[in-house]
Amino acid sequence: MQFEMYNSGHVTKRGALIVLEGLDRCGKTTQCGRLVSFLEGNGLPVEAWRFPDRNTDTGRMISSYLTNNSELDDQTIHLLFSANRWEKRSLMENKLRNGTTLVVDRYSYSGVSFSAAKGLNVKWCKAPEKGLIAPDLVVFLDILPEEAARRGNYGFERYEQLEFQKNVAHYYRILNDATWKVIDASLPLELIENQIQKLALESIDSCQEKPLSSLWLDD
Ligand code: DGP
Repeated sequence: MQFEMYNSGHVTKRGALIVLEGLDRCGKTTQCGRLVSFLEGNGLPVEAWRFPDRNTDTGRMISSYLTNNSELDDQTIHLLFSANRWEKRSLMENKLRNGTTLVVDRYSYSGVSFSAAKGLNVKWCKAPEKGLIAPDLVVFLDILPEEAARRGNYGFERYEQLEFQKNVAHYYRILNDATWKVIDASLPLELIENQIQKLALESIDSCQEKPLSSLWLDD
């Protein structure tokens, strides 16, 4: 089954779903921006996305929770984060099928790691994520929690605490699968950028042969 669109005889190849993951302050957001500029500069259709998307109703509830302006129990906030991804699923699919590559700052791996780090069961955490679109490439920016904590602005939001981030790191490791590429986030910015560019181009090229698939259906 191929997801190619035929318009007036032109074949539109599908875009790649590229996710960047890692602990808070690992450099994801900077690298997402740089990757999008690079791909745009190469004439490729691409959009920058991020989760949580704080502009939707669920996103505003999540933002209020993260900035300690509201309290929710762990299960409730977990499901809100998940809903925040589900409400974008069909738009995501349309974009990918129409040939746009999506560079996404955080996805279901954050969803499971951050909630599991609070003590929730991993299987339970994965359940609401099942059926979201599976990424073609996950770039994990690997940083020691202690190093991330030394970087600027650390400590403003709810989860930005060293002991908690150590726990998150533990659960990220459990989720590592065949789509993951681990990059040392302590390397110079440009070296990381070059590695990600190479991986992204390979992924955009090779995803043409692969249909879109669903995340964690067999787990
Ligand atoms: P960011 O906007 O990327 O800085 O993310 C905000 C914070 O929320 C960050 O500490 C990571 C955390 N986070 C992101 N996605 C999820 C999720 O799905 N579930 C939980 N529990 N936390 C998340």
